[in-house]
Amino acid sequence: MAAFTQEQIEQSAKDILVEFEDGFQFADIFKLVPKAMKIVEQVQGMSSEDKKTTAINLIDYVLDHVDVPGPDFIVTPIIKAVAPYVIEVIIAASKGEFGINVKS
Ligand SMILES: [Ca+2]
Repeated sequence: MAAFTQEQIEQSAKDILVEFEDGFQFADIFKLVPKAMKIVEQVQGMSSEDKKTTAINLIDYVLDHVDVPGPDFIVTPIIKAVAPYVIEVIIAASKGEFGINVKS
């Protein structure tokens, strides 16, 4: 399966958007990114590049439909720019790159 179509993005985003109806705070990026990643992780046969693309498209769609702190036209692009780095950190952490849980 290739990356999600716009229709699939919109359908998946609906479930996430409910949780941010009261507005989106900066720290919510750390809730939104894992939610998007969990959704794409459940898709069978999608390449990891398509999963990343789909996760980012999903995150961008959600961010376009929530009220972020301050003027959205300024702040939303900033949060969008941060999202891919959060994805990379989560992927790195899931591969055990930080060794935080390693017992000595
Ligand atoms: Ca706002």
